[in-house]
Amino acid sequence: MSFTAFIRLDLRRLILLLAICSALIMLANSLHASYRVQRQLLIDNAQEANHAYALKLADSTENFLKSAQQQLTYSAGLLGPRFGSESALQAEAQRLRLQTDSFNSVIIADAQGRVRATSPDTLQLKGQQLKSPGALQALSERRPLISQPYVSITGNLLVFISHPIFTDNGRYLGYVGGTIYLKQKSILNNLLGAHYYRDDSYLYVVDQSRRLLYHPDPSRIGSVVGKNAVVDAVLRGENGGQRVINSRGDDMLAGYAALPAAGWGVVAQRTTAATLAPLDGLMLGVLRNTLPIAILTLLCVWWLARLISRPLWLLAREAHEMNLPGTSERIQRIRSWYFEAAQIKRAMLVGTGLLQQKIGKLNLDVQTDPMTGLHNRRGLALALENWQADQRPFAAVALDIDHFKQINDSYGHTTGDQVIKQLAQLMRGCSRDVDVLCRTGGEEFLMLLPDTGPEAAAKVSERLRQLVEHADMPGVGHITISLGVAHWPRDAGAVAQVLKIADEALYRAKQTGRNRVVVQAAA
Ligand code: GH3
Ligand code: MG
Ligand code: MG
Repeated sequence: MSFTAFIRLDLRRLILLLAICSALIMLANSLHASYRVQRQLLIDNAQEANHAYALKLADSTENFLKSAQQQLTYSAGLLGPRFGSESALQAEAQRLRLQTDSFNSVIIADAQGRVRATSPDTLQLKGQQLKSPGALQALSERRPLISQPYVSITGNLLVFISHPIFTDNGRYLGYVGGTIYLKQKSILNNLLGAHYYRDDSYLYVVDQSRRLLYHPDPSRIGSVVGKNAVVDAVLRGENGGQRVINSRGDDMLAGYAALPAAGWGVVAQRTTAATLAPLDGLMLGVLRNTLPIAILTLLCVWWLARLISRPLWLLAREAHEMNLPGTSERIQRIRSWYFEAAQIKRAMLVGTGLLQQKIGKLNLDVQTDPMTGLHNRRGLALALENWQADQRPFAAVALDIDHFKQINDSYGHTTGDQVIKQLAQLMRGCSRDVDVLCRTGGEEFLMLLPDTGPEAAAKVSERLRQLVEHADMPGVGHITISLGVAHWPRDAGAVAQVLKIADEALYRAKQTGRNRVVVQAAA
């Protein structure tokens, strides 16, 4: 069984199908568009927020480093004239560490790199020559420095911020420096660690050699970051935001900002997956808001589809049986409220009218004898059928022209035909509308008179006989006819039998001299 046979495709279903398909496509399209817009918005927002956050922290850190350097500059100025006083050096080291909390430890060393004072005292370094990278760099370069991170002899990962000490006349005396521990509690750690953690977003800081100075995972501090486009960008001194696959293969939305003073970079980032997690909820919200209108629209479409298809559907149903009676009236009643349906209705009304007319005419032709316009045998059979159904009694009169062969022989066949037509005319003249007049053969006829008894039928027959006898047949003169009368149901139960009996009566009329009426005697 094919699909179309299983579900009948009609106009209403097609309109509905069309509407539902287009509605679904529109819905899917708007959902998809909205999904893309929301997604891009979330990504842009996350990048923007991360960028702003990285900028803010880069700025704070830079300010902190500058203020730390400022303090050392001030201390170096103070220490120049008092470099000989052990106690002054010790007091200044103590003040630097304790007053501002900027440094984890403070060291003052002479021009040979020997430690003159430390804070805290517990470092036990006094008199030792420092060989740490920060100390060596400070000695050799004799300018304000922020060192690369390194592990100190006390085992701390740190950066060393230092400032040279000169006499008034510019002789190099040594340097004052402060350490900031990267893995332990320090002001830098506090600054960066005060990150307002929203779910899984986090922050890290790298130095010029890609070493992590700060990371929420302390075990990673000091390790070197592998291939990472954001780290490359921030170490080139750029600020911005971008989507990146980090060195561990995670898809991240990063914002970054450079710290020009130290050559460091700050990166704030969040996984793309976490950023896009609210998207499903957002889309569900869009769907929830769209659905009621979509359902309402579909209901409207369903109703409209019904309204549009109904006239055509009704017309189509009538088209199926245009030959049946009453079709015109039914078509007339169909409300064709729009142009196409109205035109089709009009055409169908004209069509059924013509068809009914044609069928009527054909039916009549089939039942009529063309020469006389009387019924033929088929018309006769039809009339008998109806009467029998109604149990309507009738008289049957069989009729034959006397010596017709002679008329044909004497005046020709055409004149003979004229006589037959003339006789048909006379028969009509003395019968009622309800009587059925029939030409059963060449010059043989049958008259069926409904609701007529044998005597009345005999009278009618006699009147016709006399009428014919006295009529003037053009070109022939006078003719006579013989008639036989029978009655149903008086003479026989079967109609065919009654007709045969009328024929037999006619035969007797011929036998007994012609030009007469013979009535079948009652049984
Ligand atoms: P009867 O008095 O015994 O009836 O004699 P009849 O000569 O009339 O004999 P019958 O009825 O047997 O003859 C019928 C004749 O009618 C035969 C045929 O030539 C003629 N005939 C039959 N049909 C037609 C017709 O349609 N037109 C004409 N012109 N003649 C017909
Ligand atoms: Mg005959
Ligand atoms: Mg005859």
